[in-house]
Amino acid sequence: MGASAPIPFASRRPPRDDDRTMRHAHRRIPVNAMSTRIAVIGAGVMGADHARILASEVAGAVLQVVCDQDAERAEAVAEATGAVHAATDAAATVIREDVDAVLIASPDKTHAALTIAAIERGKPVLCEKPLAPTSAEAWPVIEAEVRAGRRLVQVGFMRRFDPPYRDMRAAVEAGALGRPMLMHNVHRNVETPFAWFTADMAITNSAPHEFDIARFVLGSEFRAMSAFKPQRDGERIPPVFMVLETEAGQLVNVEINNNAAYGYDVRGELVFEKGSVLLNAAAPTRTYADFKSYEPYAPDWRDRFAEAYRRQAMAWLRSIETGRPSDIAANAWDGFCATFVAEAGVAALAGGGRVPITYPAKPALYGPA
Ligand code: ISE
Repeated sequence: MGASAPIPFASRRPPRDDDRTMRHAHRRIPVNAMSTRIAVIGAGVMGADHARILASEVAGAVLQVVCDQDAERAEAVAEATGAVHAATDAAATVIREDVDAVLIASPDKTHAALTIAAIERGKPVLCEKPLAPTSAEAWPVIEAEVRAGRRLVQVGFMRRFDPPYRDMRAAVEAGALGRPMLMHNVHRNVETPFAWFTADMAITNSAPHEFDIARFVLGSEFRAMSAFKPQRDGERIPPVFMVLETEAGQLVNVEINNNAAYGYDVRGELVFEKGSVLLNAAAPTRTYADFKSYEPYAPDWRDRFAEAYRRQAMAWLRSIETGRPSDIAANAWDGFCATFVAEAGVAALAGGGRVPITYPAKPALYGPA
């Protein structure tokens, strides 16, 4: 006998109050606090983790709907997180009357259209990176926000909320170490999720985190990009190595190694004129045994950046309650820039040599040019 069939959505009776209380019984946050009813679109690895965070760690969040085109997956995550409803139609979920805000963690190619649908209904959005797979697909999101006349979009570059990166940015703002000159970034995954993951995808899928955090920490824009890759045996892609130049004369290098094998390992160091700040993401434990000692590595980003995801979600809820966008979170312009820079990286890797980066004019909605 296969897995029990999901409850047909048409026959799902609306939850009674006691159901809601019951299904939220495990929550540490009283449902009757000032609440924002949130739909999570996409119940895969990221969507399920976002749903868990919203349901159990963020005051003011009510997980109203978990939506996924796979009905069983939607139902399973809704059940596991105590969501009020499960659904399968993303576009219909965005416009539901009982949804105040939307977190988009569906496949990348759906991000822009769902974000625009939310903007057009005045609903705040937290869109997982990337805002869109290409800058041409991301630009209509910028246009939609400009038409709306207010910033409703937060993009999921959660490292901005990671305490060590916040310390790096604070060191830049303090100025005590002089000018930041170089930023070294290492981003290693255990292995590519599938054998046909390409070097270009390393740049467009993983590297945008480095592009965004460097912009955030340095407060500088990029003006050129160079990209290289070494030889690797076998069918798995080799690392990609990029060197970016900023308009402030700084250099940022990025190693993306999606097949590092040993663990999920993100490193960074910001080098100033009078010192440096190293990302010292200490492992939770060190084990001493068998005449050796060792520290564990996380298998993927969810554990390493758990605090950052939590803080990101909290900042999003605060921005919704206050109506003031977070001054830390990435906005739609930042999301556009990350994709735009990734496209320069793909062009550079294709043999474009040093590729200039010239952004389009930044709309006033996103601050001074
Ligand atoms: C993934 O989408 C992420 O956001 C992770 O932070 C990153 O390490 C991984 O390479 C991406 O695929």
